[in-house]
Amino acid sequence: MQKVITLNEFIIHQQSEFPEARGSFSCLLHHIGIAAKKVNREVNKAGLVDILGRVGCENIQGEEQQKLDVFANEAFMTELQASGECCGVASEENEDATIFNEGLCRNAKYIVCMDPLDGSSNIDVNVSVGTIFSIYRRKSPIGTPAILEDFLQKGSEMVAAGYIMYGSSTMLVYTVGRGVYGFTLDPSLGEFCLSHPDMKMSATGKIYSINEGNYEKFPVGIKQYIKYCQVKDEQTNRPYTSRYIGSLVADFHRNLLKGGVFMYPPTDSHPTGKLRLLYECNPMSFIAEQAGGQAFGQDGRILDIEPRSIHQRVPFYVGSYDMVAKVMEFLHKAE
Ligand code: P6P
Repeated sequence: MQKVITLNEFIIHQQSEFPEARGSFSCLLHHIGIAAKKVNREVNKAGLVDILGRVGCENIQGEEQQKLDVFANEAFMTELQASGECCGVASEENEDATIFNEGLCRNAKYIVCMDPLDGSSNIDVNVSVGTIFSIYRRKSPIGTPAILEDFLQKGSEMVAAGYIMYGSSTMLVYTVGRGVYGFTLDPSLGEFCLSHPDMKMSATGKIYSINEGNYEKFPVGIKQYIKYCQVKDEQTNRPYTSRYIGSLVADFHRNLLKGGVFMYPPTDSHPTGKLRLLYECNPMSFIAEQAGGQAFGQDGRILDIEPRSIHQRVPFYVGSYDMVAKVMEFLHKAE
């Protein structure tokens, strides 16, 4: 019988590769896994209990909060605080960062930026949704309350990034800067089991993902790139296929496995882009780069952007290395 490697076994084994590690990061990741299982349980029965629909208030983004959004935010906040290894969390669901200022947490060395339930507008129609997280070492002195500067770090400072996709199966995918690992939840064991030990994004692919409903407002270069995708050219395997789920984790995960490019350019309703730098674009960019892909904003590499605010939005182009390079070529040529 084939040996199953659980997430906890993998984390402990990986810790042994970092001689200076004292188990803090392993403990933090373990608690993220617990929160993911709690959210998975609720997402899987969302249609059965009174957890669907609106909770009657709005989040910082002005979006009506779904009950699952609130549940997911609370589940991750509880586990991150319980780990004792996190001194603060910047969440899509909260206007300001949540600081854990008592007990063990005050001496914790990590902060987390997260989107506890991304794509939540898809919950009612049973489309895959996800959690996205990124982990940084705090900049402020240990033993003091975390401050805003701890959260406004460039993506290149990230210690780890990952996402959980609650889909036909539930997967946790993460990187610590040494490749990308995928774990699939085995409900019969209640464990995330290593299923994708070394995830790589092909240099090119046939899938482009973009909400073409915004076509009229796209930058000229993006309009030209979309037409390029649609023109027949056997040498470059075109026309490509358009696939857009409207849930970043699901669109990204498909492109990670099959190759492809995801684009969210500036639009009329979101002139600086819709996706948030800290807890959507940065973590997905770190994972993409670690899997051999790349990720750009309007003016360069996403991970080089100096954040100005927790909920800052940026244009986002991420995926297969050669496909993202082609998008940037069209954008710069059009300029
Ligand atoms: P649109 C979901 O609301 C989200 O934040 C991402 O998960 C997704 O990629 C994007 O917005 C979809 O936006 O404007 O195409 O519906």
